[in-house]
Amino acid sequence: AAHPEKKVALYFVVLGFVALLIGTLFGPLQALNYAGINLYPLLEPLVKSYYQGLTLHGVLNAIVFTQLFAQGVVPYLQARELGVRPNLTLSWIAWWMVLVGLVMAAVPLLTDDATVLFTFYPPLQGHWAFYVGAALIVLSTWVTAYVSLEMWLRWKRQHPGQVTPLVTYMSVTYWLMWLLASIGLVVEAAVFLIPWSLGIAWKDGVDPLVARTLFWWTGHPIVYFWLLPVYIAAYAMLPRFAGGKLVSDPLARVVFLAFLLFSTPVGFHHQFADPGISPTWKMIHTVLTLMVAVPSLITAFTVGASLEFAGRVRGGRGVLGWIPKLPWRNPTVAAFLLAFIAFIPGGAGGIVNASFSLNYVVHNTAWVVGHFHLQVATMVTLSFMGLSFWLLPHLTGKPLVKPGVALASVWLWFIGMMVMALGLHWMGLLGVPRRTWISNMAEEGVYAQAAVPMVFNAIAGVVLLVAAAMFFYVFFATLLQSRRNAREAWEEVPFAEVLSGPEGRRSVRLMDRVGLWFGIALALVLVVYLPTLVGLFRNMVAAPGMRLW
Ligand code: HAS
Repeated sequence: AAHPEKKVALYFVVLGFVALLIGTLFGPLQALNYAGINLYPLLEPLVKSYYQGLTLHGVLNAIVFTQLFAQGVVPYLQARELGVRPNLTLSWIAWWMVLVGLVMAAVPLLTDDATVLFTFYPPLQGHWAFYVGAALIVLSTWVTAYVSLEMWLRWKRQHPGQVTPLVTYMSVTYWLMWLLASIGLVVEAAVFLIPWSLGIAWKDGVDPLVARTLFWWTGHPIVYFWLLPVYIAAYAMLPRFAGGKLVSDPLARVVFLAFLLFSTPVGFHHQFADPGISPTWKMIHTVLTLMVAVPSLITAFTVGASLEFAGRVRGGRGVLGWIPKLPWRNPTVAAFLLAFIAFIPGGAGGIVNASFSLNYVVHNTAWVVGHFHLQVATMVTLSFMGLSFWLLPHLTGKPLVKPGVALASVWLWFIGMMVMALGLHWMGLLGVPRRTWISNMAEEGVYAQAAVPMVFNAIAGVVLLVAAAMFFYVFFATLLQSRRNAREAWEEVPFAEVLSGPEGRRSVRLMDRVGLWFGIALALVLVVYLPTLVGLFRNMVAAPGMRLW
């Protein structure tokens, strides 16, 4: 075959969507719980509780699906841009690592021995196989990161003195960001979770504060690990799909460099309510969180301007007249446009969350769930769904089945998620807690104040089920059919042209010194984490009575 790397990309993507299919089926049950309706008894004895369902939902959708899509698509696009072949042996090793990890984690999840939610930090304890499986899944990303970096270095040796092409720049900074970000989780699993759950160490307990701090070292930047493949596609291909050009290549580099620097040193914004971390460090993490919102604000401008350019090329006039001229009937484009629209309130809500004092109003309420359904369940998932309508035909050579159904699924997904996000944010402000089995209390009138937004959740749960059914029909009907397109219809990767390129810019050369920037990013993370981590660790050793377990 001309491009053997297509096969491994396809395997990653399909396994990812299988995870999404299973995880998504729990979504309506979650939504109905938040409408006071408990359908979990229907799943017994397979799934025993709301919490077990919630763990499966969060792990499969947020963690497994997103990662697999990234591992499939990002190195693939990089390889096609550079015209080099990725190390296929290592790519397949990474795929098998995820599969084995997934099976290992799935067994205790399904037997209710790892009902620890997708944040899985102590004091909740799961079966060791869950943690070992999760660790394998994460370590497989290090293999993929190596594949990406090795391709880049190989290209550099063959093209001395040349500036890294844009997609490769985005891919390399992305994987370096993730290498730095994932250290926290790997240390948490290797030093604490695995020995503790196996019973070979920490017999008198682990300190949840140490474990949580290591978890959130990874737990915030992981959201950019999910998000940035969308940005890569939005910079590299969306302008072309929409009929225009990317307005600025250097600005896209600024965005990815900023994510490398600022994604990780921000985790305390998930721990404002935790004792034992000084308010000074919490404030510093707040400021850095506002810094990491900047590359998204730049993206709003660059992607927005590129879309406006496309709309005007297509005959749009006036201030907003370019919007209806965009190719809304193309399901890939529509998915991206709707995803980006959802990201506007999602990002604004994130800034509310990050604001030290406002966080106390929303922390641990349904508001936070509303926030991340705009971010990961709409922005990321809807974009991935949209991209798959292009990707599947591209990778398999088979035409997209029923583009009309694809388009409808995208709209329904968007509408369902918007209705649900509105309901959840509203419920949060009315004091409804997150991740709580509230449907068992509905009869007693607990949370009666939230009756109206609860209706939103019920409606959304049903709409989303229909959307998912339509989407997965299109996905699997496309994948499993025997029809094929003419070769020239699907071979090329439609990278966008740029209006303003990287040529001759000193700033681009400076940004290209990726090793230097990685060093600065590492130093920044150590500065904002080590004083607190060392202090917490000392307390843990000095006062074992404080440990929970
Ligand atoms: Fe978040 C909690 C802060 C982004 C996901 N977040 C979560 C959790 C998840 C999550 C899963 O500071 C819950 C974790 C848990 O279970 O406990 N988040 C932020 C901030 C941002 C942010 C400041 N989050 C994300 C992304 C996620 C995600 C991205 C997933 C992919 N988040 C928080 C905080 C908490 C939190 C606190 C803890 C809350 C608590 O108390 O527990 C920023 O990165 C957001 C920046 C984004 C923007 C938006 C820019 C707009 C764009 C769209 C432009 C539109 C165009 C369309 C171009 C500033 C780019 C034009 C089209 C036409 C048709 C016209």
